[in-house]
Amino acid sequence: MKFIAKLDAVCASNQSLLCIGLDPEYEKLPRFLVGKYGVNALFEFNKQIIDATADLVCAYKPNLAFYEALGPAGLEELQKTREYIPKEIITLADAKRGDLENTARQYAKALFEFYQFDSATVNPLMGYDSLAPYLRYSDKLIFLLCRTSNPGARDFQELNCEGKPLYQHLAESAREWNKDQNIGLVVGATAPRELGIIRKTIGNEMPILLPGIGAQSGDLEQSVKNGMGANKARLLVNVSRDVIFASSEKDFVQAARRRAEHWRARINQYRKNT
Ligand code: OMP
Repeated sequence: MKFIAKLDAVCASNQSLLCIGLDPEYEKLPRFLVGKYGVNALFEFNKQIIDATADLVCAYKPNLAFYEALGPAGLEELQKTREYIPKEIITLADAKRGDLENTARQYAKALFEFYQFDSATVNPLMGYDSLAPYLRYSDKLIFLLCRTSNPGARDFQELNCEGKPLYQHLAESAREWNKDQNIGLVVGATAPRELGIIRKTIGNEMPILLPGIGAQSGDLEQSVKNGMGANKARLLVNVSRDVIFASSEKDFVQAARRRAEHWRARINQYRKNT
């Protein structure tokens, strides 16, 4: 199934644009879980979060850093996590890869064939040839970093190049390259004005991954308003720490569900009112 069809189906069935970031920083995991499972607490933690929230989300986004940091044992936790995510929910590998063609081919193979993710984040700085290996997978999708949520996004992404900011050039190229509907963009909720410009540039079809809600204090209302595309959707609102670390006690699962319910409801309220 094409990525876009799967995304639309799960957004409709769960009435949700919420993507939960599975960023299980080892040091922040509930102590009782680490005591019982050791490194395997990563999967155990994710499994319980997934069980508690799978009806509230459109996607799960594991950021590979939190798994790679633990070496081969961490990668096993990543694999188990990917395999545990229910098949109707979008899986997004936050890998921010970016390299030349023959290397990119191996990254794409690892993410799409070995781990079997539906999508991945990719850094487009090296240009079209560095993206081509991912685009050959016409059922998958890559989210290109466009205007990121961090303060340093201004260092390069907002530089004026031939009368337009760099992020706008990127959005225009992404639209041009999107022949198979397998490109999306990453735009931070900390930049709702830029998000509006980017959505106008790419049109309503292309999905946008929107991180920066919760711990990074992005503006949810403006972002939903400016970022939504077709069917008041095509926007994946990522929240990681604010959901998964809502509590580090025995009630962490219930606390995560409450936060996920809160975000889904707020997103839907802004969708409705726009
Ligand atoms: P929280 O700030 O805890 O919600 O986590 C945000 C997640 O989104 C992390 O995994 C980040 O690496 C990721 N992210 C950003 O925060 N900002 C960006 O501009 C892009 C990403 C991303 O590509 O997902």
